Amino acid sequence: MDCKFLFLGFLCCIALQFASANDVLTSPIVTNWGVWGAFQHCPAGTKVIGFQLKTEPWDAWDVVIDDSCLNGIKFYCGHPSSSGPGAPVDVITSSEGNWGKWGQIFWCDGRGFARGFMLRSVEATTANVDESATNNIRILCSEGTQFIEGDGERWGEWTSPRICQETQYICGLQTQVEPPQGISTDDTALNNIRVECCDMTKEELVSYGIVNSTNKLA
Ligand SMILES: [Ca+2]
Ligand SMILES: [Ca+2]
Repeated sequence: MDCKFLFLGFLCCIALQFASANDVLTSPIVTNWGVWGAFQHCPAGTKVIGFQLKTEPWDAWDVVIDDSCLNGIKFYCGHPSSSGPGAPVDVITSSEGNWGKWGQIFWCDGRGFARGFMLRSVEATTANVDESATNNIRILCSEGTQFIEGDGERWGEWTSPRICQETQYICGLQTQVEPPQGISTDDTALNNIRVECCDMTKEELVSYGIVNSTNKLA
């Protein structure tokens, strides 16, 4: 075969790879304990429209209890429509910690979908204390400018937001969770997350008023 065609094929392959790679946003690393679970992805074309947190509540009165606060996150994937988020078609979670219970489900308003997040995280201290790492999460939806705050715990500081491009939506989740450390060692459970940002189709961009029909940013 002609070398020129081989070379063109190679370039084509590279271009395709870049075209299909979605953006990934990682939370600011405040603590870095644990291992990253598997990246889970919403079914093709569906968007994250709601979220739910698994939290071990802080127990201030029992000094023996080792608290871990945020343990897991569920993202609900679906097709937002003018009549609201509708029924989710799938739920993604990645890894989760062993403690706590699932709280309320929070939904984006109207036709909204998730496009950004911020974590509330406790810095590591050198004292021998009960660390809890990430405590809570806020999700930014495409409808409205306010982050929706989850029902996690209240310790630590809100870190800077991570937001997909205006033409994208959140479509995947990966969590970093510290495995159980045993009875005599401190546990923190969930430490960090990554989200995947998928590109909207041209039709969706027009329908959400992000570009006009001549393909220009509105
Ligand atoms: Ca422990
Ligand atoms: Ca702890």
